[in-house]
Amino acid sequence: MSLYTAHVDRFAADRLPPPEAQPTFLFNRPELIYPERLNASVELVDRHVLAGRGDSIAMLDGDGVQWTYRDLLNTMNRIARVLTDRHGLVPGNRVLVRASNSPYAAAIILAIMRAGGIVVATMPLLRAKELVTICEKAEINLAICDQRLIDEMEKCKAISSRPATVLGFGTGTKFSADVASAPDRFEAVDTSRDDICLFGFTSGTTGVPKCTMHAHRDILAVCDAYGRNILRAASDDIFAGSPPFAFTFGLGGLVLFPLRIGATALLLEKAGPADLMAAIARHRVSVIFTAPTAYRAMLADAASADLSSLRICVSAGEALPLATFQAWKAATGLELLDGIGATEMLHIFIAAPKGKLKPGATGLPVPGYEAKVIGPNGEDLPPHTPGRLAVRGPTGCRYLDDPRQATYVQNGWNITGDTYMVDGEGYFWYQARSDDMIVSSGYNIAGPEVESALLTHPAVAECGVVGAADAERGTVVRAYIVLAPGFSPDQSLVETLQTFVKNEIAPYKYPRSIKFVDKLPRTPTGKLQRFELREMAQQG
Ligand code: 3UK
Repeated sequence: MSLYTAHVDRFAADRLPPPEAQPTFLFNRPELIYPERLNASVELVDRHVLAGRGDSIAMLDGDGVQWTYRDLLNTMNRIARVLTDRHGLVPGNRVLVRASNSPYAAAIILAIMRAGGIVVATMPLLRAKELVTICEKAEINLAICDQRLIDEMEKCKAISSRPATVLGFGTGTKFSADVASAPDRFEAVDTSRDDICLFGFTSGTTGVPKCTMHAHRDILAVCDAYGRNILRAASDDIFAGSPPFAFTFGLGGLVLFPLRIGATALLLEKAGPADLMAAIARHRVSVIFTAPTAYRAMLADAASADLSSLRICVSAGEALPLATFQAWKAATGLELLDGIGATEMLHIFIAAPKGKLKPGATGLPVPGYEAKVIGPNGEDLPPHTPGRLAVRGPTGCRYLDDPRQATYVQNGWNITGDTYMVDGEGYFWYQARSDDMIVSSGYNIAGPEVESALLTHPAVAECGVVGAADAERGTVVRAYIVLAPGFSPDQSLVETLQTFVKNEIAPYKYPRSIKFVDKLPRTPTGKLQRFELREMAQQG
């Protein structure tokens, strides 16, 4: 850690976990060595303009906005000017951002980093109460909000114990007018590589959200570890995808990775499966980032869509079932690039690079990271033995003032809470979230494995598998299933699916209980809420 900091407001630095509670950071590749003074916005934007690529397209939206790298630089500078000159932003202040994905929202995020501030991006779906939790935990004084989403932000302000200044942006707002008339020069604050510039709130399915802290160096490290070595996109690629900027999967895939290499980001306010498919065809998108469910939803219409421009398709956020991998390959000829990431780690740390991937496995540690599987006491486990996943690398977990730091970081390793197995060739195979293992009649059963088996049956569109209380057996495997069009939810289908699973995987894992539902509970980041399913299962 360097001693220098540009932060005048020491809020983040004062709440970092003590050094002994932090993970071990590894910078063991030349591309991960950065100068001590580093501002991510300069590396992502100015660098291209200075190198003569100012006329390349940096960002598009679905509605005709098209920004070159020079346009992006100028807009980012104007926003940084307004934030500092008019609203008193000083380095180290936290700024909440409430907006859907768009070039303007991306420019706001980059401008905050440029001015030495700390970005606190939030999901547009959040309600006032959830915004209050974030405002209070991050001690927000300034919030920038899309005028169309202002109601919940104002409600948040009204009920918060520390009301922030709320700036609405968009057509007709004072903020956007101020930005339009501000000078387009703003010298980036000379931040340290270790100065915090991003808070990522976890999308945790239970409990108070945890606030992860990331520094300027981390922003670049995920680009230069995963982006450069696994994704391997090029400057003529066009990126798109569904995850919101507030989910670090989205910020990385849709803003950081394309800008790092001078490529183009198509930023869509609405990016459901149908919107995304239409945008791919219309803008000849070549790289997409989305979740396994979205790939399954797109498959339903893949035959009639033009996906010929796609080159690289990244899947993360949830386990990628083999059936989805195979169906996508059959439909498009492309192999999905699976990768496990986490808010704590900022982005993906185990993935399958093209040409080296093993269908069904998540992959190998991303260059720059180390991973292993450990037992209950932290001991290394031999191959083919399920255990706790532990990782370390150039990024790692730093919770803001949170006792749960000691659960996530043990002996310098980040413990993600996932159960994994390594094979003889060092590939990592996902089993389940550690607390999602189902124990039935003394057997350990991983819900996702049963889900993968069910998904290979044409009647199953989506499913979630959890343990349900059972008088006789204690716990039984229960599957909640959303049927594909044309199938009816009757007893004969239940039996068909049970027999089907018994033939696919070890028979003791079959779902003794099946319930048909219209939809599954999901988090705003698209993850199946097994916790909710378990609650439903408690009710009978
Ligand atoms: C699960 C996966 C199996 C896993 C994320 C890419 O998902 C992201 O961050 P979150 O903090 O959740 C982390 C947890 O999600 N998971 C994610 N990817 C996979 N499980 N296979 C996968 N490919 O339980 C992990 O611990 O919401 C993903 C990039 C950035 C991210 N923040």
